Amino acid sequence: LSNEAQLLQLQDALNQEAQKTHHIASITAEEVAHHPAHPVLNPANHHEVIGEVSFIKVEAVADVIQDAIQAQFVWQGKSVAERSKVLRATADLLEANQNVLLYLAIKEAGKTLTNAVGEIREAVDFCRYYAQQTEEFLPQHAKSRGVMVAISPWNFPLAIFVGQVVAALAAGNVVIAKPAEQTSLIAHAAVTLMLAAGVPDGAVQLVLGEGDVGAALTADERVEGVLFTGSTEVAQLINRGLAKREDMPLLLAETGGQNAMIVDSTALPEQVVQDVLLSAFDSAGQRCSALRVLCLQDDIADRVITMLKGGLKELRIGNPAQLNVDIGPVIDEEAQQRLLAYIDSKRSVATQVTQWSIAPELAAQGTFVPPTILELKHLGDLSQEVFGPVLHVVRFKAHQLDQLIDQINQQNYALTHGIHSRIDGQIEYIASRIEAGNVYVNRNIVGAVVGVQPFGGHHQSGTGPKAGGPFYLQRLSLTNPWRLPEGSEV
Ligand code: TXE
Repeated sequence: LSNEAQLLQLQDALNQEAQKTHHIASITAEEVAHHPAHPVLNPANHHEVIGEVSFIKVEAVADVIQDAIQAQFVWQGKSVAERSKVLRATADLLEANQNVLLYLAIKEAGKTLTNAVGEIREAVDFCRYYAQQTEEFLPQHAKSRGVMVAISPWNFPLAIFVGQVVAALAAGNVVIAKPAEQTSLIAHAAVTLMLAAGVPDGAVQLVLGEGDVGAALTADERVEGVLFTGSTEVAQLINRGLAKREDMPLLLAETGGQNAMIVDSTALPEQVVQDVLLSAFDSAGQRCSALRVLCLQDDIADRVITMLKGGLKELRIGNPAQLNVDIGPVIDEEAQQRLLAYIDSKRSVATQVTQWSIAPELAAQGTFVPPTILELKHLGDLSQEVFGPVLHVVRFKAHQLDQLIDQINQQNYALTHGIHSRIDGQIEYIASRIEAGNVYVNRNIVGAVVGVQPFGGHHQSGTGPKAGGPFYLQRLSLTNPWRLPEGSEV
């Protein structure tokens, strides 16, 4: 089939999916009367209600934990081979139900088709990778931790959600999963598929709700560990709470970044521009790994900036239900208002503002933010993570390289950075000095590639070990050391 025919076929399948109403509830029928359902709106079109969701009451969290404890024996009683089989069956079901998942990723999270397909691929890869890792390296009678809580964000509502849950399951734990409130429907679909694949009742508990529910879960003393992906602020709150406990529960956190790309005068401008546009504006900039600060050596800067402006105008911004758009909406009105206010606040200090305008009919319907390039005189204080389609550009002179690297490091995030240069020594020098979990050279900045490119940061960006790598599961069991392959590095 041609690309166009495939798109039409998929559009048709998604339209059929749209005929169904997605209604889910995580509380009992009696409780629903006291707890009205929230409509789930499509961020690209607020007139489109795609489902309803009911949030659990904070007081009910204790019972959920009790149910999980009871399910422990069933799941822990299974052999590693049996558990891996269930994870592989989950992967198969995710693939088999990809139209529903694509529909939800596009309509609930505002993902473009390319991003939605990537989400499913990554979720499937997590299931198979962790299944294979436990089979190869987990000792047969490894001791699991017990009840784990997995708290996830909305920006990778399937990949991160599934990745956390299956990691905890693979190591023999039971999991209470609290997805971001904005993306409850897709999390519900994923858990439904896990149960259909053979995860025993109770071994995965889906708890839908806002931050107060996450806080209640992490405060319960019966919880042995927390897997958290989200903002640095919330991770710090959770950490402070857990630190008060004597038994030191586990916290694996993956949080924000302030990612920079250093481009020297030997770089290829055409490649730089292509990589920058993808790194900064893909997913409307709502990736922890997105490029936020482009640092251009002065003798290449004018050329790159002119080309970037041209490239920016070529991007198609729109409703991702049109399957060929490049940039969709941001997740909700709160995010939209925060980003617009941020851009306004920078207008007076920026030496240049380049913005791609949004068609008025689109702006009236959904939470779109125009992709924006802000040229600044200095790096200054960019410590606040701007989670959207906003790219900062600064210029530097060759002799200022060390100072630039120091300034980047002083942001105290260390997630991911990029380098564009054709001098090997320069690349090695920058990579050895700049602090990051992952550094990308002469390419776009991306996140995890499961099993190939484990992903995670340190300082304010995360606790390590990296997700999608061999040490992640090891931390989730109490049996150490695992029989890891020789030469493995954290
Ligand atoms: O985060 P929030 P969001 C980061 C990204 C950005 C953030 C965006 O850099 O900072 O995620 O996601 C729950 N106690 N990464 O806005 O608000 C909340 O309900 C317990 C990093 O969703 O922190 C949601 O389920 N839980 C990354 C979850 O926390 C609480 C990859 C996250 O919400 C809570 C992707 C509380 N007090 C995104 N308050 C990486 N480094 O890999 C809220 N929550």
